[in-house]
Amino acid sequence: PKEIFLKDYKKPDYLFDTVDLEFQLGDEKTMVTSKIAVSPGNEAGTSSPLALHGCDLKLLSIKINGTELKSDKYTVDPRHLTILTPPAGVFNMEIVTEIYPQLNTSLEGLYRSTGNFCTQCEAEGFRKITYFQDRPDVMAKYTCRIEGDKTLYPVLLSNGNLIEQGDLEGGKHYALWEDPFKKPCYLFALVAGQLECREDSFVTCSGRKVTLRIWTPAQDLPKTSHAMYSLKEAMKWDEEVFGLEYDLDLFNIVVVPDFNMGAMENKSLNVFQSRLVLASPEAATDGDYAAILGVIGHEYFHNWTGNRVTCRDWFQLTLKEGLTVFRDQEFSSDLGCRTVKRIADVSKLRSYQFPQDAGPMAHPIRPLSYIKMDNFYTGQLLFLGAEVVRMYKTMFGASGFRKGMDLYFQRHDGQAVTCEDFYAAMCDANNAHLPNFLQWYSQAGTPTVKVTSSYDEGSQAFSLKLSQEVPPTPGQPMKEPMFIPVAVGLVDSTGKDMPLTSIYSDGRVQTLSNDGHPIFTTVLQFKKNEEEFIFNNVPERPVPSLLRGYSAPIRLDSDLTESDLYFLLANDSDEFNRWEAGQILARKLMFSLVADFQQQKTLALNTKFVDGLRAILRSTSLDKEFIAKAITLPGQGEIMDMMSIADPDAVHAVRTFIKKELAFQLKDDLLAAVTSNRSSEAYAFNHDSVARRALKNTCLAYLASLNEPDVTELALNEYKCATNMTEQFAALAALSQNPGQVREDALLDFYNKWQQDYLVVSKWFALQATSDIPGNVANVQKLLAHPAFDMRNPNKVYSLIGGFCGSPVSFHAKDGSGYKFLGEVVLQLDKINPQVASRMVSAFSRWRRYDETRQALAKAQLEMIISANGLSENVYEIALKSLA
Ligand code: HT7
Ligand code: ZN
Repeated sequence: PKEIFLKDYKKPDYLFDTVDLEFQLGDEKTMVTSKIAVSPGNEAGTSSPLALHGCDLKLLSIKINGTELKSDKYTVDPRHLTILTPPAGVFNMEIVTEIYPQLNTSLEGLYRSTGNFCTQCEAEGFRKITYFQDRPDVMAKYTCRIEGDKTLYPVLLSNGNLIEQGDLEGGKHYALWEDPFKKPCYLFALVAGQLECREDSFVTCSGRKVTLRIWTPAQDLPKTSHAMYSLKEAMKWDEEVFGLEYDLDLFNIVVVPDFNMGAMENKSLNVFQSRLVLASPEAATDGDYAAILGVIGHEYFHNWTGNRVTCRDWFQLTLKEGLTVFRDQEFSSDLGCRTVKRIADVSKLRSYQFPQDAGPMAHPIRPLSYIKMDNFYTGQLLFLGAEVVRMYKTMFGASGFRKGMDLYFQRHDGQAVTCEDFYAAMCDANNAHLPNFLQWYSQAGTPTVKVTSSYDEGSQAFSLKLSQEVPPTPGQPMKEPMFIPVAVGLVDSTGKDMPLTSIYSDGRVQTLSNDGHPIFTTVLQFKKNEEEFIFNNVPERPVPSLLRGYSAPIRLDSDLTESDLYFLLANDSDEFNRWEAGQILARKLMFSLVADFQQQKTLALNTKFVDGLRAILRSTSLDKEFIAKAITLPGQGEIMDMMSIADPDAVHAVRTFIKKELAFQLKDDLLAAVTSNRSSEAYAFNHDSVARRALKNTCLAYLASLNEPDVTELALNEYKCATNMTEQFAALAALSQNPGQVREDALLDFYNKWQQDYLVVSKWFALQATSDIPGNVANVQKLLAHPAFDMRNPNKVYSLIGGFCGSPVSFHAKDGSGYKFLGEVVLQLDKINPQVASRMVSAFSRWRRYDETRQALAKAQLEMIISANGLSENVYEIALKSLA
């Protein structure tokens, strides 16, 4: 396999100005004709060979300027078609290929999903449709003519506007689509099949009416109303917040059950996997509703950040993904509760991105090389990338950030650009320079920031000394300091924020005020290895509230004492930091209990911690969803990530112990929260209802962990009386924590109820896969053979196999049975769908973090995988890097 390097980027020698595609769809084979107007890519013209990418294609013919090209004028290998001496200047090229979508289980290129045709071209799937310069900096205007059987494929869709359609002989029909915007081929899409649509419209800020259509199989149409609502809200939000208006008169969304990722932002023809569009109160949870809102927003927002301005090359992926994830996070925050959304996003970062950034797959948000680009759609590029974008907003404020965005579009609309172009637009629009900020794009590893504080009563000065360290990562032993914005407030002894008047750093005093009004939070610009910031006019020793709102994606190591943390948990005006204080306390507690467990000491819970959580639980002023988050312990993954040798058994035992002990000690409060948060009102997806259900469900889970008859009865009752999936599934999850007949009966009852709905069945798989009941490897193995499971459907694979890998106790079973299970599944899956297989194999990547026995068992599986015959490049790259 060939490794591709950022440093080798070269502009294309040839440009494609227009691309006219013709598809003759057939059951057995599909013929693709591509007519391209080619021009030289550099001013001097070019006579170099024109290399086109291609994969799994049968070449039928090539014509240059209308004349068939003789076979000695080109070469073909399994990955390329090379025209040896193209004409000088502008010329036309016509290539005819044959493809076999019904055999394509990789779900990239053109494939069939439940009989319908569908495409997925990002990152490099277009080369499975026709020979092409498959790279994002080749942007062209496209037309697409689709021809197929009218009964089998009544709906024929592609990008842009429908400019012609009609019937043909032999029961066929055709449609001709034209996209007026230049685009890279990864945004091309075609869908054909038996679909119906929900239609609505949106009037843009300039008064244009846009037709909106969501296409699904007829029986699912009633489940598309929330997706349509989400789309209209997203369109409105982008106009209001960024002044960005939709640019065509039609916007289509298509739902397919078989899809490798969540969704795809093809120009005016977004494709979504079913889970992220279809929802009804009975069959979808609040989490599903929230995910639909976020992902519909995400794909829509790509129309500007990704489609109108795209990436020069795939190394710049975070330019569109980090920015668009940031935009969807902000959209969800504005429509829901900002603090709760921030907590959810930061928890995800800590549980998934930080561990990855500390392992063999660590890479900067702009990677330096790849073998398969699909392997780099990682949390780093997406979620860490979003944090990097968020830091610009933290530095420049909402209006400065907007100015930067405006300048970015003004400069680059219609172009394929780089992360530096985004940085330059942000800085230029704000007349700013952010020293060391670009390091965020090139250095891997999570920085640790240490903070020590001191107070001098005589001079009324409060000092914060900051130092930073970025750990070594593969290929990057030494690191430069990063630009880290640290948002800080000072809390007085009554729990109030102190006004901040002036600060001394870098030899200068800076007066702090906002147009004469006092300010309570300031952002320290920390950009060296060590720096001291001194707050003046501080009348008493404050408790500092550090990194408010999680202003930078770092690990913070401060000298706050336990009593400072309990104080912040009770008082901080920054709600995020209230939650954070509780999490730090919980982490400290878990670490000390893990040590006790490892030394076989009796475990005991500190009463201050119980009292702190009781006070939160009893609060009538705090948001209910916030309370639910604040009483939830850090995940097992997050704790293991912070241990020198990850010990899944100890972490699991301790987390289970704390959960049960809290349930025991807070039983009355938890019961009160469950009963007082029942509601007989019809399901609504609004913040108050979601928050009420979140609190009730979290408390029920605590109670059920006690496994006592009264709480089991309560959970069974909640299960039976639930009128929506959020409460029904939460009750099922609560019951299934404890092995035994009640669990088995509830799981069977649920399956019998929902077996016709494959999305609900996927949840049922995930619930069992993530369970930490003893002997769960065998259960999951059995579920692989369940009639509802299908290895060709990514959603089911992510639920069952992905879910299993995310459950530390079962996957890391000491006898290696979890590793063996995954090793075998990966090889099976790789033959069907390499992208999905490589996502599964990455569960092995952190094998060095465990004890020697586990290391040997996991390594053996990786070695078995890498030596298998016919392994895909996708899986090979992950296995190779994991073993390095
Ligand atoms: N931009 C989209 C990425 C995507 C993708 C990448 C690799 C393989 C399959 C894929 N499907 C979609 C999705 C997004 O940004 O939401
Ligand atoms: Zn995206």
